[in-house]
Amino acid sequence: MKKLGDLLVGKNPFEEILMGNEAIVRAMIETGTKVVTSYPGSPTPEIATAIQSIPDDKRPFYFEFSVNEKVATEVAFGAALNGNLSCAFYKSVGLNVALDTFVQLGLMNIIGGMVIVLGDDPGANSSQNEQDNRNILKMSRTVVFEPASPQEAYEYYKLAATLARKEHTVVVVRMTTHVCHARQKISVDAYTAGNTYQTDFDSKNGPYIALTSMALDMKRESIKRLHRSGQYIKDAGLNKEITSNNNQKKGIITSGLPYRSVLDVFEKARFRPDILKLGAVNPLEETCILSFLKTHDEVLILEELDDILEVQIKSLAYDSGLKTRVIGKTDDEDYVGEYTPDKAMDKISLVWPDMINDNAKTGVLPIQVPDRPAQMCPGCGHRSAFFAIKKALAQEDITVADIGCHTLGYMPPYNIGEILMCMGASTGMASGLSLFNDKKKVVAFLGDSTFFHAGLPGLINTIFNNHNITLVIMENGTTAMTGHQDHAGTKIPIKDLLKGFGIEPVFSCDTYKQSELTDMVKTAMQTKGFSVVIAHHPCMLKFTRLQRKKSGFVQQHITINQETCTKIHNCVERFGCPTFIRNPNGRVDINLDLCIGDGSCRPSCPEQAVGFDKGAK
Ligand SMILES: Cc1ncc(C[n+]2csc(CCOP(=O)(O)OP(=O)(O)O)c2C)c(N)n1
Repeated sequence: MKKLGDLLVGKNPFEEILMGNEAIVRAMIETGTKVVTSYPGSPTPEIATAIQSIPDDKRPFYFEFSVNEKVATEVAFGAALNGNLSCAFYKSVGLNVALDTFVQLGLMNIIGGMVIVLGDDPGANSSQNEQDNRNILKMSRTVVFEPASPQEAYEYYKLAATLARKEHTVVVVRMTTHVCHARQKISVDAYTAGNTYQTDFDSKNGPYIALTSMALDMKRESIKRLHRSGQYIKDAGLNKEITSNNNQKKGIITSGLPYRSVLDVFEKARFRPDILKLGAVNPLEETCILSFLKTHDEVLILEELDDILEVQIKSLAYDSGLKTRVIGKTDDEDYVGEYTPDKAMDKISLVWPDMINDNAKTGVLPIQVPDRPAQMCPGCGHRSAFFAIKKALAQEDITVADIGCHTLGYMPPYNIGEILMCMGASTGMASGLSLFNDKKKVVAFLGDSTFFHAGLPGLINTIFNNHNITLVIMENGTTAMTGHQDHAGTKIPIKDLLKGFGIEPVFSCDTYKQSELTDMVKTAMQTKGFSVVIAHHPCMLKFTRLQRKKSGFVQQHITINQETCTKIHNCVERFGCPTFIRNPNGRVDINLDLCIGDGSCRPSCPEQAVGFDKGAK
């Protein structure tokens, strides 16, 4: 098979197994998308990986990781005002960060057209919540396409781009985790390169200033645009009825991943209801929904998370005086988690108990996999930092976490980080916790990518108001948790910035120098007012991957000197590297598959029984 990057830019049609996220990149290329921006976040980072697999000289568009989702949206919007088709992609909660900008997009005449690929995360597989962004997208009158497979991700992006250019608007392609990550043999079309798009900004294309009464006129126009988009959705056949010849006048309206689950459920079922699969979930195509309602006695709305379709469809049925029984959510649990085949099965069996026979039920049993609690990697500088900082903290001190690999400090054995909200929130929360609080010192943690993403306003607020907190910046030189994307800190040193803000001194320590770090944090915590410690060490997962590619690389390991080991298990219990194996007889061994031989664990042993192996350099 060709390398992914070469495959994606190939001019001829091809069939290949691609991930949903990769299929999107092919669609970007075919549609002549010129500017692509992102801030990393699951489930969408593989879009960036696929983009980066294309050699620079062959990539037909500009790509950047922006400092956060709001800026990513603004850059893509600006580029589209010049006439370029642009795209921004990010995760579910990324929309919250982008929101102030995002809600204005619908008012604007986006001359080049804009597509936003949004990775929603039902099931909160990799997010701090499972918000249903269809709420926000409906509120902002945004057109939303919802693919149910990688093939559809590819096709819907192309349709979204066409509509975005036609209506000079933004169209959201709402993916969910398993559509992003599923792999499918997809067939793609040929394309010819080159675009003839206009590339000059012209304010006459506006208005672009939505103030006072202008905002209302622009809103009126956005409503008209949404109606016209509804016609496009109809003409493009995005919503499809899949009929069965033994439907018993029962039907299901669904979309996205739940549609795939419905197909699984009925694979071996006795009866199969008709299905109306919605490819566009905003605006709803009323004519096809009404005709579906009219031809069925009972219609089940099977949708993940909130009852967005249900409420609209029930109101449509009511307004049209229909007697069709429309069944939606019946239980609080219906609002929670992914509609995997087993969940869809439960719901359908509850509503129509006779429809599914026992044979069918066995077909969709969930696969049982063992739980794998999240943990920091062997050699992680954050572990070293927590091990050292724990010694500087008093029992009553309050520790505030932020989002990133270092969030895992909340777990045993460190138990550092008692509150977590969202990216960049730690400093502001810590400031609040410090008010009317003379007894408990508040220590906040913040990752280096997050520092630039959303951490700066909270930090500047703390300086401005001189709150009495200590902030520990966990600097590992990368956006680690989402897969090692570069961030602004790789060009703009955080330490210099902090000095520029007037913070003096800026404490800074390599986290592997544990006793130095403990002392430094103690000193910082004794400072009245705001103090900052930069706890730095490169991300060792990234570092070791690079090292292993070098010729002549020899993997170093840690060994336990069984003669001096007194089996007090500090290495296992206090340091907590997954490399250590505690045997039932108390003996500690090293898992050589995991150990990277960095030695950051060595200070955890007062007997110096943890050492390097003989091959160590
Ligand atoms: C608004 C928002 N955007 C993106 C994410 C996804 N995300 C989770 S952790 C993380 C990485 C943070 O990187 P950094 O602050 O450097 O911490 P590290 O993981 O490197 O320790 C990102 C981008 C998110 N949770 N919220």
